[in-house]
Amino acid sequence: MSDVHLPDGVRLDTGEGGFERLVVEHPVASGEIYLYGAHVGSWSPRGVRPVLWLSPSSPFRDGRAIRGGVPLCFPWFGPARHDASAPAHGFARITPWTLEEANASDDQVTLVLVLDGDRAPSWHGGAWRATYTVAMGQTLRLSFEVQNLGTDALTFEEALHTYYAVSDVRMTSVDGLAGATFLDKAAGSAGQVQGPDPVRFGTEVDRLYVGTRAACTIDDRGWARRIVVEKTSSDDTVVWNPGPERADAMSDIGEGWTSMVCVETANVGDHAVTLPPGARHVMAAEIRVE
Ligand code: TA6
Repeated sequence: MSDVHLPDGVRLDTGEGGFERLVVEHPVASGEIYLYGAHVGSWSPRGVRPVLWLSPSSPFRDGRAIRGGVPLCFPWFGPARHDASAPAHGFARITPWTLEEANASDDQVTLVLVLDGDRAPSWHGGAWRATYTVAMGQTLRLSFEVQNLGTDALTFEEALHTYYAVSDVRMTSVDGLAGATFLDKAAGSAGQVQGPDPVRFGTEVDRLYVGTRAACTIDDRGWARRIVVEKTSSDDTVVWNPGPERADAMSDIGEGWTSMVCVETANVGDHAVTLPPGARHVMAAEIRVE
C-alpha cells in the first residue's frame, strides 16, 4: 500500500484481479487508475457516459496487458526490435508503478505515478525515470515524462494507446488527419496519404500517421458526441480498430470491436525520442468531450 496522502475524492482499493487501483470520485469526474501499468481504466466527466472503453473480458493478470483504457506503451511500440521475446509495446504497461503524489482541487484530481529504472535494470542500465501525471476533471490530461539519468544517450518510443468508447464504430469517424502520410499496417503498405475524408471503420484499420501534431476528433453519430484529442510533443498518431475478423481471434475483444476505437498519441519509428544525458522529454494528450 502507498503511504502517499490521498485527498478527498480519491481512494486506493483492490480492483479486478486483485490489482491495486486508485478510484476517483470527485464532483467533476470519476475514474480509476491501476498501479499495474499506471493504467487509466476509466474516466467520465460528471454527467457524461464513460469516455474510455475497457474490455469486459480483459485479463487482469501479471504479465498480460489490461485491454482497454489507456495502456502506456514504453520504451518501445509494437514488437521489440532488439529482442523478439521482449513484451509487445514495452514493459511499462505490465509493470507496477508507484504513486508519488495525489492532489485534488475544485476542478480536477491529479495523480502522479513513477516508474524507476531499477524496475527494468536491463534496459539502459536502469538509469532512467518515467513520470506519468494524470489529471481527471472535465478534461483528461495525460502527461508522460521520461528522464535520462545515465551518461549515454537514451532512445525510446512511446504511445498513449487510448481506447475510446463509441456507440458503434461503424457510425464513428476520426477527423484531423487529412493530408497526413500513413503506414497502413493492416494492408502492409507505406506512404499513403489521407484524403479529405475522415477515417472510417468496418474492417481492420491499423494506421500509423507520421509527422502529424494535429488534434483529432472522434465523431460518434450514434451517441451524438465528439471526443477531441489534442496533443503536445507527439509527432505521430496511431488509429486502430481490429475489425470483425481480427477481433474474433482476440479473446479480450471479440464482439467488442464495434464499441471501441483507438486514437493514440505517439512518438515511434523515425520519431523515437533520443535524450542526451540528464535531459527529459514530456509528451502529453488532452481529451475532452463536446
Ligand atoms: O496500436 C495498434 C496496435 O499496435 C495494433 O497493431 C494492435 O496489435 C494493437 O496495437 C494491440 O496490441 P496489443 O499488444 O495490445 O494486443
